Amino acid sequence: MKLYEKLKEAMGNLEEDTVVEILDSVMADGGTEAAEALEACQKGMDIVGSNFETGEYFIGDLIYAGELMTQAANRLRPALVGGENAQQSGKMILCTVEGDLHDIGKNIVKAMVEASGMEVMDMGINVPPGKIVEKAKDEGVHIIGLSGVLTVALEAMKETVEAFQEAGMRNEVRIIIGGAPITAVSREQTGADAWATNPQDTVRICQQWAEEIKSGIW
Ligand code: B12
Repeated sequence: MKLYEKLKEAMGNLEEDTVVEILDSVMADGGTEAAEALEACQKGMDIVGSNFETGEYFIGDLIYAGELMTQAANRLRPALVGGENAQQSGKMILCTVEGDLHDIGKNIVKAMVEASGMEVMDMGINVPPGKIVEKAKDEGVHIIGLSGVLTVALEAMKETVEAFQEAGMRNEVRIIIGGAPITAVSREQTGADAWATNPQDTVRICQQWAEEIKSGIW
């Protein structure tokens, strides 16, 4: 079995020892494949989700899976963050949208974006649209990151985009959405400006936006 297939399955089966062993070997090899390893772990979480849906796993397993995923990301982080963009700056608001309490992915994104040199204002979980708009206005922030993994999160993301529209601020901000179920179609449906399902793309897009703000071509 290929290494990342094994990692995905170990994650899905909640086999902590095997997960740790594989991640340690990835890091011992210089961490050049850390992004692939993170992706395999994320796919393992899909297995956890399916097992929960079929009744094989319970809430306790979801909680344990969450802890294992956080641990995995922490192990891989030194190799994922890089440092080539660390001199750039800029700030963004990041939160999990209203109705959704999942924050593991958000926290990974936060750590990576911060490591790239940007300031991240983390508003936490279950954040209503109005609060996000208020924060953006008060702090003068133009980059907004919305996280969510529940189906209902899509509606909350759409409402958040609309709240910026209603506040007359839609042209002042760029909104990026992310989370396991997010696709190009979700971006269209919510009216967001961009989407991503991994921290690398998120960092790239936010850095580009921050650069555009700095050089006044917003
Ligand atoms: C762990 C987990 C939990 C933990 C969460 C712990 C925590 N602190 O977050 C707990 C146990 C609390 C939990 C609770 C629930 N969960 Co849950 N959970 C999961 C599970 C297994 C993994 C989620 C996860 O952490 N994935 C790993 C991270 C790293 O991936 P990610 O979030 O996608 O993040 C990455 C990218 O998407 C991207 N990204 C993330 N955020 C952002 C933001 C931006 C701006 C960008 C650009 C990118 C980006 O980068 C991240 C890093 O690579 C998923 C299954 C799955 N496949 O996702 C179910 C899942 C999401 N849960 C589910 C359900 C049903 C629930 C509950 C309703 C269960 C219940 N009966 O109570 C509650 C919901 C409570 C609520 N209102 O939110 C369902 C959702 C179904 C649906 N379609 O809506 C899923 C899909 C499981 C399933 N198949 O049934 N859950």
